[in-house]
Amino acid sequence: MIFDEISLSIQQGKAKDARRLIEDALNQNLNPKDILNKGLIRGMSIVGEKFKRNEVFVPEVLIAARAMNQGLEVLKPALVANKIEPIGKAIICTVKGDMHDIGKNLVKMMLEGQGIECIDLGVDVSYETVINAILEHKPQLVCLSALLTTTMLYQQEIIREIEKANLRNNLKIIVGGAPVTIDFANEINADGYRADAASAAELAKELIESL
Ligand code: B1M
Repeated sequence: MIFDEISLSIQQGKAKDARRLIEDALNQNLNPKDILNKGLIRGMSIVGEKFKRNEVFVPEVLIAARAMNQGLEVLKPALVANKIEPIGKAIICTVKGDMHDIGKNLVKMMLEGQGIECIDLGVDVSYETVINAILEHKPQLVCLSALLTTTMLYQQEIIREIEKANLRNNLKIIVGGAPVTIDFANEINADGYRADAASAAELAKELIESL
């Protein structure tokens, strides 16, 4: 099955194979969301499980991540095919101390698919950078991603500093990433949390439209 082959190409970090298989799957008119969930994300989860059990190490994970990011680029036009006129602007980043960018890139793609323009600040982003970007770009939304239990705490620091700078009016903030929960999001005073990129983009649209 092609989904298994895509998953395997990610696990083995074979970016060229991943790109070719995704193109084949798209040519077979397979659902882009299935290609994403049953192929790419499945492959990366298996890498994550092996990483946890010390069966693979950082270099292998990095190569798998490169294959995943390249695969996502091939899939992007199909995932955001319903692109519409811009409805608003978002700043998106992975927070300080955290280099994981695959989930953040996926959220960005889905936001763009909902017609939300994205200013991507990248990874390892400090609250100063976020605040400067809010002042410069005047977004309606800030999206904060964190993949580590240590860095998720920095989401709270960014929210606090945005409030201290009096920039919270007419601005919504959503948080996400594997260790983040709805309870944590409420505790740190975020406007929302979703567990996956597609739901996060739907929430983003609702929040922008509520302003
Ligand atoms: Co890292 N890593 N990693 N890693 N890594 C995890 C997160 C880990 C769970 C692995 C494990 O132990 N099983 C573990 C964290 C443990 C913890 O804190 N509880 C871990 C660790 C420990 C580390 C290092 C400390 C390892 C080390 O150096 N000893 C180190 C930290 C570096 C740093 O950031 N400072 C590290 C490094 C790396 C690599 C650089 C090698 C690489 C990242 C490469 C890259 O991103 N370019 C990497 C990877 C790839 C992973 C795993 C294997 C995969 C993450 C991923 O991309 N998943 C991961 C294990 C895992 O998650 N199973 C792991 C696929 C992606 C689509 O999912 O990002 O969760 P995810 O995004 C999801 C949702 O979370 C959500 O949407 C996406 C799905 O639709 N989402 C949002 C994400 N952001 C959102 C924002 C939203 C809403 C939803 O709103 C704003």
